[in-house]
Amino acid sequence: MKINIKRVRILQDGVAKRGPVVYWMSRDQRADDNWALLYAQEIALNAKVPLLVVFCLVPDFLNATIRHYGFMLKGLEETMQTLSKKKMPLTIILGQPNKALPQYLESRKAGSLVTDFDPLRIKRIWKAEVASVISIPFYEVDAHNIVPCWHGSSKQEYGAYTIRPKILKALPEFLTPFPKLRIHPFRLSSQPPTANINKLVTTLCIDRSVKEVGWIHPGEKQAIKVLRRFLRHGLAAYAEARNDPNRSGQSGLSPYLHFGQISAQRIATEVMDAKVSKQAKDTFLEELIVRRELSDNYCFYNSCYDSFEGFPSWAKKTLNEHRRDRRDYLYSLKEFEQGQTHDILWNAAQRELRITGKMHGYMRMYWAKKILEWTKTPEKAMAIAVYLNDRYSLDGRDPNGYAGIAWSIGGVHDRAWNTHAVYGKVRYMSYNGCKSKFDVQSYIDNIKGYRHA
Ligand code: FAD
Ligand code: FO1
Repeated sequence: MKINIKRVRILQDGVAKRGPVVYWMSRDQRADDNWALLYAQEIALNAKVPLLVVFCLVPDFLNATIRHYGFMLKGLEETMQTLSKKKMPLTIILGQPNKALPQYLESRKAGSLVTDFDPLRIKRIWKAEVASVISIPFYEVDAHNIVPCWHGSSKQEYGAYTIRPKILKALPEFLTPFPKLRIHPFRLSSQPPTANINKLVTTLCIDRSVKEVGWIHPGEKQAIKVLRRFLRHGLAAYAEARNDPNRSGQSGLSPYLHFGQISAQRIATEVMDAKVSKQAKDTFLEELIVRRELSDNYCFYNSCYDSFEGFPSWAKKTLNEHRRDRRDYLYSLKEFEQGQTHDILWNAAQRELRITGKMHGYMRMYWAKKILEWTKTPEKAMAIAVYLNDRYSLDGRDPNGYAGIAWSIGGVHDRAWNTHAVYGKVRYMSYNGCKSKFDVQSYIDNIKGYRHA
């Protein structure tokens, strides 16, 4: 069954050479339900050539720490075993893609190159650099979104309300069953060496100051277990429980989605088949499909997705008008990082982030907004929020994070509200507002009990 060609973008045209097809795996680190891998196999089967998978491991990816690399590499180890059984071996190469990848392609006499879609700046630079030094065809497949990003909309959308109709209209065309990944019939005479993941995790020259977490286990199989547990115990109450930090009302899937260890499309289809109320399903699918694809849309069409410049003009105007407002409190990056503000609720959220690597979704909004309120400028607030979110959150370094922080601090995908000091018309959130929503004291007490990983 042919892959819907609308999922594919040509990064570089050209005539395929006789060699193997290579899938450069990056965002979608999984064997199952992976449109980029399926497309690479389709080309390799038509050309009757081997299929090779390569992952370019860079030791300084956006200040990632051992917390992220440990989760990612242990997940890749499982995928490597699956792909070896499918006779499409995964090789991990070390170094910057613009150097390591062309060398790899040359050494394997690759005939064409397929990679997965990612709207982040760093990935677009990687791909442009690789495309500029290779002469084989180079394709990009959106294996992360259900509706391919460039197909969902051809421009930056104002908010969920403008992208939703476009996504929902296109869903039936793209929510199609995944073809089976076949054991690949064409192979290299000699199998490439498999990486020693443990050695990589222990020897990689990376920042080890943020400890790995033990409450969540990486990999495709674990991701499916977490999904099935959520379908059984969490989905039915999701609509009313998801915004209460004292209840584990969320799915816990974001680290797996971030590293591509599970397909959002897989989650969506299993949620749709679940025996729960339509309201519970719709609430969850709104987040999983509309909100998540809106974040990719934001990062894809707005090159300033992680800075003040990326905010809508109404927000820039109002934040500028309030630039000189008195800040009742001012904290340094260190004080924020250590959770040493006057606000015990904010400190608890920061402690949750630092120790568990996953802050509750409701608290993330409050957490980011208070950074705006307690720093000198919105630019500084963005820098601090992005730095802490990427440094400690397992699901950080993700379009959802940049869009979530820009929503909180710069009104992206939101509208103007009543004016408040420092915020201007950007939506304000308060400690008392939280108290009216959930039992703040029990959240704080609960987090106090957390011990460092
Ligand atoms: P669930 O509620 O179970 O949601 C399931 C999935 O739906 C999520 O994994 C995510 O893919 C998607 N989703 C849910 N809420 C949102 C949302 N508001 N925007 C986009 N997608 C959403 N999400 C990240 O993946 N990485 C981040 O770094 C990140 N940083 C954030 C920072 C701020 C300031 C804010 C306000 C939100 C941020 N989010 C981020 C979005 C959201 O909070 C998380 O996706 C969610 O809490 C992840 O936990 P979960 O998978 O258990 O959530
Ligand atoms: N992608 C890669 O292709 N190579 C890497 O070495 C790599 C490291 C990495 C570390 C932390 C992290 O959160 C993400 C990392 N990614 C890496 C990218 C990741 O797979 C996602 O594609 C993006 O971060 C989300 O868009």
